[in-house]
Amino acid sequence: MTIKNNHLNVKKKIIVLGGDGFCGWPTSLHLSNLGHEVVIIDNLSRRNIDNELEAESLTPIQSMGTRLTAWEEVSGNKIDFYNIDIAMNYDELLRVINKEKPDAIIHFAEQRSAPYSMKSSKHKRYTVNNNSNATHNVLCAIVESELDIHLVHLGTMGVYGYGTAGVKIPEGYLDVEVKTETGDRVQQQILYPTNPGSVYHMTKSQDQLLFQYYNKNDNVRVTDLHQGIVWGTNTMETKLDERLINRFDYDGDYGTVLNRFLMQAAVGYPITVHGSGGQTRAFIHIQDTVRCIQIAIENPPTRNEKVKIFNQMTETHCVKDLAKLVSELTGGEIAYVDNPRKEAAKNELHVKNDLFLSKGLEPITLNEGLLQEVTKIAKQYAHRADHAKIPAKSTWTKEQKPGIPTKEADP
Ligand code: UPG
Repeated sequence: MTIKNNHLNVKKKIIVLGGDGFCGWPTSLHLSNLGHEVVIIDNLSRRNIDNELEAESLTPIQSMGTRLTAWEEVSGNKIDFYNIDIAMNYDELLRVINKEKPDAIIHFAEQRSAPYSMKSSKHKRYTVNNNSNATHNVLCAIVESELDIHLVHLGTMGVYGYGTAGVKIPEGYLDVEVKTETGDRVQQQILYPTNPGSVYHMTKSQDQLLFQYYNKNDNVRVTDLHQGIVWGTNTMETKLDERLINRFDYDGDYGTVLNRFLMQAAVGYPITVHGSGGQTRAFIHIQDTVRCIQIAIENPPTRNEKVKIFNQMTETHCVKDLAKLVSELTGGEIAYVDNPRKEAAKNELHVKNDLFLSKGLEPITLNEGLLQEVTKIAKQYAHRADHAKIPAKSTWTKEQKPGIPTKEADP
C-alpha cells in the first residue's frame, strides 16, 4: 500500500543531510512519497553514539540498506544514500552537491541532544566542532557550487532560553527602537536575542549568525525552522512497513521529555519530572514536523529575501502538567527528581506560529488520542527497554545531581 500524493506542483531534487535520524528519516520518506527526488547524506553518527552510550532505540530500527530497500519495495521510489561526514569532509560534500545539483538541501546533520552536549569537555567540543563546521561547510559548498540552492535548516526553540518576560516570541525578528547619539529615535529589525541553555543550544544560536551572514553576503536562500520538542514516533510513511519504523529514544541523553514519560509509564518506571516541573516548553508531533518541512520547501524565500524564520511548534505545556496527563492516562507514578540541568524552575512561554498556520498546517494536538498511540508503541517494544539507561545522568555542572528516582515503580 502506498499513499501517493498526486498534487505535487513542482518536483524538486532534495538532499537531506542527516536523513538517518529521528526527524531526517521520516522527512526523507514524506518528501519522496510526495514525488520529490530525495538523496540522503548521513555519516550514521547517531548509530555510533548509541554504541558509545550503550543505548538503543526502543523501536527496532533497521540498517540504512534495509530501510532503503524496503522503501523502494513499498513506494516504488528510490532514495540514494551517501555516507559522508559533512563536518569533516568538505570536498566530498561539494562533489555530491555538484553532481546531484539539488534545488533544496535540508540540514538536520547536527548533534541534537542537550544532555549529550554537556557530558564532558570532549562532548562539548565534539558538539561545537560538529555542528558549527557542518553548518558552515554546507553554506560554503552552496556558494562554491554557484547553484541557487534553498537551504532549510532545523533549528530549535531552545535558542531563546525560555525566559521571554511576557513577550510572545516572534518568528525570528524583533522590531526595536534605539536612540542615536543625537537623540533621534531609529527603528531596526534584529534577530530575536538568544539565550541558549546548553552547549548544543548554543551551536544552534551560532548557526543563526552564519545564515544571516551568507544570506547578506552571497544571497543564499535560507529558511530556519525553530522547532519545539518533538513527540510521537511514526508518520504515515514509516507506518507502511515495519522495516521503515522510526527511532524512539528514551535514554537519559536522547529521549525527549514527553516520549520519555510515555515510555516510563509503559514499562512501570516512575515518570521523572526534573525539579518542580514548572518548565514550560513548545511541542510538535513528528507528523507535523514532516508536514512543516514540506511547507518550507514549497515556500522558498526569493533570491534577495532575508533569512526566513518559522517557529515550528504547535502547543506549549509545562513539564508537570504533561507528567500528570500521562499519569492519568496510564496510572503511572510521578517522581520529582533532582534537576540535572541549569534551567529556570518555572517559566512562561508564548510563541507565535502564524506562518505555518497561514500556509495550511492543521496541527495534531495532544488531545487527539495520539498519546495512546505512542503508549501502544512503548508497550509493544517494552521488552527492549534497558531500565539502567532511563535516568538523566548528564549534569550541567559538577555540583548538580543526576535525575534518579529513589525507587522504581511497581511493575
Ligand atoms: N525533562 C524532565 N524529565 C525528563 C526529561 C526532561 O523533566 O525525564 C525536562 C527538562 O529538564 C527540560 C524539558 O523537560 O526542562 C525538555 O527537555 P527535552 O525534552 O530533553 O528537550 P530539549 O533539551 O529542549 O531538547 C529537545 C531536542 C532538541 C531540540 C529541542 C527543541 O533534543 O534537539 O532542539 O528539544 O526544543
